[in-house]
Amino acid sequence: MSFKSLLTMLTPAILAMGLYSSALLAHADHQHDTVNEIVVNNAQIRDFLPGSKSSAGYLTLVNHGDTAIELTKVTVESLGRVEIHEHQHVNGMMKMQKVDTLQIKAHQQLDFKPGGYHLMVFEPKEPLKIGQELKLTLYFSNGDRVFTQASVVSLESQIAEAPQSQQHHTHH
Ligand SMILES: [Cu+2]
Repeated sequence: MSFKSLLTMLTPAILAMGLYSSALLAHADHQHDTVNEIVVNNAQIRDFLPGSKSSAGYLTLVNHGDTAIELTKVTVESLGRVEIHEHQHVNGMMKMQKVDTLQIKAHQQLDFKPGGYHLMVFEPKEPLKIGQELKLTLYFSNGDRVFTQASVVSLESQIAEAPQSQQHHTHH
C-alpha cells in the first residue's frame, strides 16, 4: 500500500484526533487548525538587536490539503508590522525582497529559514523578552486563518539551530 493511500485512509482519524487534542491543549506550543489542513510549527521571532528597527522570524508551514494555498499576510501580537520576504541571488549578491503572496502547493512543506523565506518584523510596541510567546496569525487568500504561538529567541540560539543557513553564500 502506498504511503499516500495510507494517509488518505488515516486522515479522518488524524483530523478527529487533532480536533480532540487541540481542544484539550489549547495552549500548547504547536497548536494548529486541523480543519484547514495547514500546520504551522516552530514559529520563532528573533529578539531585536539594540538599535535595530527590524528583526526576523522563522517557521515551518505544511499544506496537507490537496489544493495549493496562498499566504497573503502575517501578523504577530505586539509587533506593528510584519512582512514576508525572500532571498534571491542578484549578480552574485544575496538580496531580500518583500513578497505579497506566497503559494504553498498541495502537500508541500515550506521552511522559513535564514537565507530563504523569512518574516521581517518591525515596530515592536514594547521590548520583546527571550522566551516570550507571541500569537502569530497567518492569513490565506481563501479566507482561512491559522494561529500559532511564536517564541522570542536570541540571535545566538537561532544561529545554533539553523545549521543549513546559506547566509554566507556571497563570500566564495
Ligand atoms: Cu528580509
